[in-house]
Amino acid sequence: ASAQNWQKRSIYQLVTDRFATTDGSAPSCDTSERRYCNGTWKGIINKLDYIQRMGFDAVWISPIVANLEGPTGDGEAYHGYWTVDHNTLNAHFGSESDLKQLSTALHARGMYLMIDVVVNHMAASSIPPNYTAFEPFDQQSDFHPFCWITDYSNQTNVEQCWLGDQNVPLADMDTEDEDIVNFFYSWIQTLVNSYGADGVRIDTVKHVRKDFWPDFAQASGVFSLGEVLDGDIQYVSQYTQVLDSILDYPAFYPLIRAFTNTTGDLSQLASTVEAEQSAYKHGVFMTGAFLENADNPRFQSFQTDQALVMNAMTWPFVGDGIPILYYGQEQGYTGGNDPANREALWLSGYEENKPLVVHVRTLNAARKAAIKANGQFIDTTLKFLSATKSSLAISKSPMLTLLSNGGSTSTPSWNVPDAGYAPNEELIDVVSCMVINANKEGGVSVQGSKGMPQVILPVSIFSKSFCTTLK
Ligand code: ABC
Ligand code: CA
Repeated sequence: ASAQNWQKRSIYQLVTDRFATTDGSAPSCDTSERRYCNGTWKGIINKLDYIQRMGFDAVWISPIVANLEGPTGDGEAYHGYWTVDHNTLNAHFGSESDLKQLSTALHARGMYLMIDVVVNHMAASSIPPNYTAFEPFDQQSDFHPFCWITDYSNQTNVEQCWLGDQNVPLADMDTEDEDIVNFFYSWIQTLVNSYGADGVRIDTVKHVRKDFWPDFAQASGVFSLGEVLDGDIQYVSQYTQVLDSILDYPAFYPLIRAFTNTTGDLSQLASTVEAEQSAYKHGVFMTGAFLENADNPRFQSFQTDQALVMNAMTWPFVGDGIPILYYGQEQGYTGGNDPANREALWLSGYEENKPLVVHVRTLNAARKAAIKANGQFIDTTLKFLSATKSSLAISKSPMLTLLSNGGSTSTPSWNVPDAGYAPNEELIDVVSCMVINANKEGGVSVQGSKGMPQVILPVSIFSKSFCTTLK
């Protein structure tokens, strides 16, 4: 599927090993042990109702190819990022046929599959690596000479030295070598075709020279979402020229800061987004918008006030980017740094009536209603109608989002004269299902309850009765 197709989607990101087991059992899973916990592709198939009922229409699964086996000083390769064989699947997650069945099952529901791919490195358990254990690159000359990445301000060091540590050095592929480059271009084409992937999430993008990427993305034939783990807009913007899109890390950091404390600054989030809108090739459109992922502590490891959580969770769904929800956020998981943030979802019982699950379902429904009502919604540039330290009014017609960071003991209020609705138009806050009216100039003046966010749409596209069925 193309970037345009993906722009209307909403992505559920999961760690295959931690999402669901084949037989639906719920084995114990101590994240600190960093071992395989038995989640599989078949397990995902059996839980697609759970994902789809929240309103997601795309699933991003963790990497699929064969990894380093056995325990290391950094645990086992349950996350999938430690490739040793590009041409074989990771048997812990199932068979070729299982993965194809997952793809078919998603497509039968009109959902997309995004696979996570790693070309930057292969994983070893010693320095120098035992190169003969790698497939198909089994020569030292297939890799950059060993050196650790030590200087993130030196791009050659970032691209040609190694990630990882003494326990699991990540041998850095010689992506300047023509044979290796050609292998990866044909590899990605075959992988996408074999498993019917609709998009690729590309790992460690900033660690490979930029001009490797356009032909790689082209060879994949599908939407490419790159991981450039960096908070700097100018730095990240370069990669918006070589891939369809990037994960929105530059907005992630101010987003966390804005809602982690009642003293956070929402206007910094707004100014970051405005800077991105002018710096990136497609503005913020198509970027992957997220609050959590497998590499960062969960939001609730910092802050558990549910009003702040609800506000922060709202952000990825109401902006210009593609919303991404990291599995477990909807169940209120609180894990801190890797590996604590990779909890087994089966331990939650996949409960669907919890407030955060309801919130996610509501946010997806609101976005879908806006897309349906306004053919231009997806290409309408978000505007901040007001931005202060403690509150935001965000317009993306016909949606008006009101956020604040006063927490659950606060009573926020917003006065938005230029909201752009029709005079006296009947509106609804989809979070509370309360009906309100625009004033005679089409503006909105409301008081929030208990620090909760408001996501406002015209009643004509989101009825009160529909709203209540979501709760
Ligand atoms: C393992 C253990 C961990 C242990 C770690 C040392 O080793 O599990 O407990 O702490 C995989 C696994 C991990 C595993 C690693 C290493 O492999 O998932 O569990 O950690 O063996 C991607 C994936 C990630 C994956 C890999 C490796 C890469 O998303 O899940 O990890 O295939 C760098 C890379 C980035 C990579 C990340 C893990 O490391 O660039 O692609 N993620 C700075 C640098 C970043 C750097 C980051 C973290 O630190 O600039 O390049 O990411 O080291 C902002 C700044 C940023 C700054 C951040 C921290 O602050 O603007 O520049 O990032 O303000
Ligand atoms: Ca590299």
